[in-house]
Amino acid sequence: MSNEDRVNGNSKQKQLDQFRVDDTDKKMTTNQGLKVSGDEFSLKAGERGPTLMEDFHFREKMTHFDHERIPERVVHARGYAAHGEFKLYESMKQYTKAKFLQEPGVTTPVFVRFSTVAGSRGSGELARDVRGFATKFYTEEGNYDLVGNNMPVFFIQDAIKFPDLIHAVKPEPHNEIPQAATAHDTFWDFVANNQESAHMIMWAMSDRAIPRNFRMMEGFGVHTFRFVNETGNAYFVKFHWKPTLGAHSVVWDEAQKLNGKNPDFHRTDLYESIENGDYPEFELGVQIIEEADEFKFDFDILDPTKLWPEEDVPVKIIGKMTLNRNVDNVFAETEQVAFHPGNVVPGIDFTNDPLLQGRLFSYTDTQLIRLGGPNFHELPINRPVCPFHNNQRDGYGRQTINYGQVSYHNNSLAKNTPKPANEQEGGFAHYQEKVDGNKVRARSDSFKDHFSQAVLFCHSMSNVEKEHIKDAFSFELGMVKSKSVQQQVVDMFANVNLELAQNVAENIGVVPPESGGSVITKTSKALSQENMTKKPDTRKIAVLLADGFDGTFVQAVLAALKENGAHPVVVSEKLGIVKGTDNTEINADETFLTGDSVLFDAAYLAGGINSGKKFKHNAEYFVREAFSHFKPIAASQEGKQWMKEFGMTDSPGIVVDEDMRSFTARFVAAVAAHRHWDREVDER
Ligand code: HDD
Repeated sequence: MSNEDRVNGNSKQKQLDQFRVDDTDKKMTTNQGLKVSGDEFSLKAGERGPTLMEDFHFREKMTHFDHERIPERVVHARGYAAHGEFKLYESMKQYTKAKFLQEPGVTTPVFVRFSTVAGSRGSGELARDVRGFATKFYTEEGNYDLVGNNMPVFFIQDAIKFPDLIHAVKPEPHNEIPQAATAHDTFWDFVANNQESAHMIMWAMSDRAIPRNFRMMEGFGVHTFRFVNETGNAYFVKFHWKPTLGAHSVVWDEAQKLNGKNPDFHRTDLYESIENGDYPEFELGVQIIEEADEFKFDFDILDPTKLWPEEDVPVKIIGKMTLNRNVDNVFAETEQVAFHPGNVVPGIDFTNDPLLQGRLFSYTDTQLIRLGGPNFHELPINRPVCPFHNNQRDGYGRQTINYGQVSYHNNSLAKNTPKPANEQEGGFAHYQEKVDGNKVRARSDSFKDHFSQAVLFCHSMSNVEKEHIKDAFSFELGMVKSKSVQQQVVDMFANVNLELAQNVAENIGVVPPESGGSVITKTSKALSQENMTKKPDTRKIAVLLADGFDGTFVQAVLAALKENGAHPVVVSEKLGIVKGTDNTEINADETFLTGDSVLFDAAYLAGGINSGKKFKHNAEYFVREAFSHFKPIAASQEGKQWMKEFGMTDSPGIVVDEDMRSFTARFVAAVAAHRHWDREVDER
């Protein structure tokens, strides 16, 4: 099915079509529609004379150019987005009256923007960072925005600390270093002095902070929201996005190299996957807690530094989102999209989570400066697909032409319209939660346990994930210059895991804490990426080929990889045809210069009888790096001999069988496994 077919009937796409412009084969005009006779030379008084003020074409072109930039997002500046649709599997009528969650099979257009938090718009995408995962559902009752992250908890409990957190994580103000990195003094000083961050820091130091791509990471609404059904009953709800390909990460060394080899690695992956028809899919899950059970947990369910363990509150899968169309213009769509957790529809409401409450102010406020005024809701990407009517008027860039003399309420001249709708007519009625209290600047006692869930997360990791966390702490704190900050942080994390804190302390040369740790032994399988879906689908396999390769064998391997949904990419010394035996000719897509090992999930080293010394040298560099990143490697023919020479045949995830059938089957299984961590254990 083509992109166009898939989105045919998609109400948002139909709306956007009215704004899409194709300039191909058209005459050039000014913005006033006047045809332009020349665009290379300004109007001058004589060929060698000064440019004339009268040159309106020059002035218009230059003025527009001078004003092309808008402020980047204060956080989440680096992002990439796509269109798609959400299809409901199961009615949620019992819990919510939200229309788009009523009828199984109903589809709702969506727009999703993924992002990194700390870096500026041009920063590398493989930073150790949280990833934003913001979804706009264009429902018939108005836009519903689920503005989440790829981690289920947050650094702070109260929005008033957000500016402090962000000031600490951004490049330091006196020298604007480092870009897109948490590995510096102010960030870790913030952590040590705001210990509510402990749980989130464990996530940020884990593999979750360096995802393989946007398609293979989970998403979370983070906060506890409310579902409200037709009869007015409310439920606490948390939202999850589960990628159908599972959640997977790269390793830190790879991430750092990727930022050089292709700083656009994540957006390239998203763009190409959609262009190739490998549409990213995420299932929507909800965790629901009855109102009566609000206080049944050993944590406060309104605390955004806490998750609801999936084993205690199961995730119910209710639908699937498919991203099936790239944007046509990144500025018009991805840059101008304005998300807001306060964009809700009847049936979805807020709780008193103090982080959520503060967010409800910040998002509109930031769009006012970023998008230059109060009419950003009229930008094509932000318009709801249902009509909107009110008495708001004017302001920069207003596009709507509202008829009539009346723009106030109450009125008689327009029969008192537009009129508020009652609940039966679809009017949003805030959930009537009873609140009673003194005005205080305070944190609830129930928010004061900062370590239990950090411990839960730590315990739930596989051994290799724990090693990665230790390495991440050692790297990050190793970059910190203040001994005092380093010491404060290891002392803090002794509360989570004494051994971890001691190891890190030794690695960075501070005093290992002597006591700490926790008596908590609980684990949650759902927290470890090792327990997630593993498939070969869409994996990119580098096929290292030289002239004289075994034509029949290689063709069969490529066919098997493709059959299993993987994407072989031929890497050779030169672009163009590589000649094999049996008159086989295969096109090389990349050279060793453009196709570095970090850009791939796996390698297949075939070589060829005519491989020169240089090919062998490049191939060795390639497979050694892939090996050190725990990637599956298969080898046949010359490749197999070389792997023996390199001493790399007897490790997990290395496939060098003779028999074709078992060779391809084992390689596909090795690719599906993602990484072969046992190699690391062997090495240590
Ligand atoms: Fe935020 C952007 C997610 C806390 C203030 N946030 C932003 C984006 C995402 C999140 C995904 C990018 C949206 C896009 O792609 O355009 N933010 C979160 C999550 C949070 C969170 C999951 C905690 C659970 N944010 C948070 C707080 C505040 C903000 C506590 C302030 C009180 N966030 C903003 C912002 C941004 C933003 C300054 C910058 C650009 C924008 O809003 O549109 O308003």
